[in-house]
Amino acid sequence: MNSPVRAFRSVGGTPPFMRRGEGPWIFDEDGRRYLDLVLSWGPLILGHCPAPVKAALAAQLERGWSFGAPTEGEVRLAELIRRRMPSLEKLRLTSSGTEAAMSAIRLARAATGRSRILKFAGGYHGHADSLLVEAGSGVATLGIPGTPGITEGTASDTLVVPFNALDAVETAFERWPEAVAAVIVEPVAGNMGVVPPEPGFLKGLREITVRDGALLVFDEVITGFRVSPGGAQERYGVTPDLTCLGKVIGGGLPIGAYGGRRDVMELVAPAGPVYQAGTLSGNPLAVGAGLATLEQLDVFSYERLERSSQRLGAAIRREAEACGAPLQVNRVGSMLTAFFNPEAVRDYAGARRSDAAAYARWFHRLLERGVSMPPSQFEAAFLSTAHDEESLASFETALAGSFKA
Ligand code: HOZ
Repeated sequence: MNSPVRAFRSVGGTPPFMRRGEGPWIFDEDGRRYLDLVLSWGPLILGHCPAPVKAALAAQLERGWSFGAPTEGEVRLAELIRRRMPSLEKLRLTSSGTEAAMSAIRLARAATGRSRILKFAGGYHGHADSLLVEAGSGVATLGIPGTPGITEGTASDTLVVPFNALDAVETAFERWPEAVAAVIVEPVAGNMGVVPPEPGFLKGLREITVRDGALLVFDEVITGFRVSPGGAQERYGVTPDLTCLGKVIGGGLPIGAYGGRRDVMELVAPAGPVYQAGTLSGNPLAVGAGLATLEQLDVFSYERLERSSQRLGAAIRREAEACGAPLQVNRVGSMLTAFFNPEAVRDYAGARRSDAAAYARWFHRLLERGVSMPPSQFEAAFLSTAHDEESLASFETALAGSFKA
């Protein structure tokens, strides 16, 4: 297992080993077919093996796949990202979302001359030390307490408050004025399960950070180019100083990016003194797959994603109601979590009150019926533009009676 959340620890059993994917389907080594609602944890917004991405990869393979030198594709990808997300006046490609978030934090510290950062409980921004405190994703899934391996000094520079609690953010800033370099937030939480921002929450973060002189960093690794053509910042109309990207911008190949205000990004070496580098940063294959993916995404793609996700969410709600199962379906665009919880889930504490054992039973019932959901109550399910009538109907069939004990 090369990433802990794949290990089925919180749902039990052994994960099937996957062999190939096609559109909305994924096939294991025994030839079993599953409807894929994990989609490599978000990147595969066009489904598996879309023809334009295959063609871009094949063409790049002919030309070579790593040069350690600038390529035209990197510039085209950066320009495409900037057109759709204008707040990224300048950006730097990395090889993963973890690197993007880690580098954005270093940059925010350098830009402000401050050391503390503020994050939200259950927020996951990759596995850099300072960001792992009270993290979501695999840390939440495995119930890992504390932060072994992370020095006290690092942990104490990270302030953690509940998601959607603007008053707690205000209190933290009153207690540590002009000490916080950055507030980092998943504008739609995806790593405690999906939790949408409440009205005014993101706007409030923007106001508080401007007032105090801290930077606002949106971690759009999951939401970028997924919840709208311009990400969560477009959907909610709030402009951060810096943005972290990953997943969709590489179409399923390893990539990340961070970018934002020109004056801040110009501190990054070689233009400025903040060092960050990577042998495979801007890798031509990843860039080719990302460009081909983004070029396929137009307003109709997002309308299609919205329709399919609405249908899927409604079907889950209907079936749960019919079976009398207490369930909250949290959905923003094509990301969704079914929380086994009688109450609305608006933060990590709420998510943790969900019945993870009931989720595990539901997960296995669906898996037996050929549906692959995330193996954790604290992760998002995703849809792709390849999820068509046949696959959605197969989901509805699999869902029938799936909430019964
Ligand atoms: N970043 C993913 C969770 N949101 C986890 C991916 C993995 O562990 O494979």
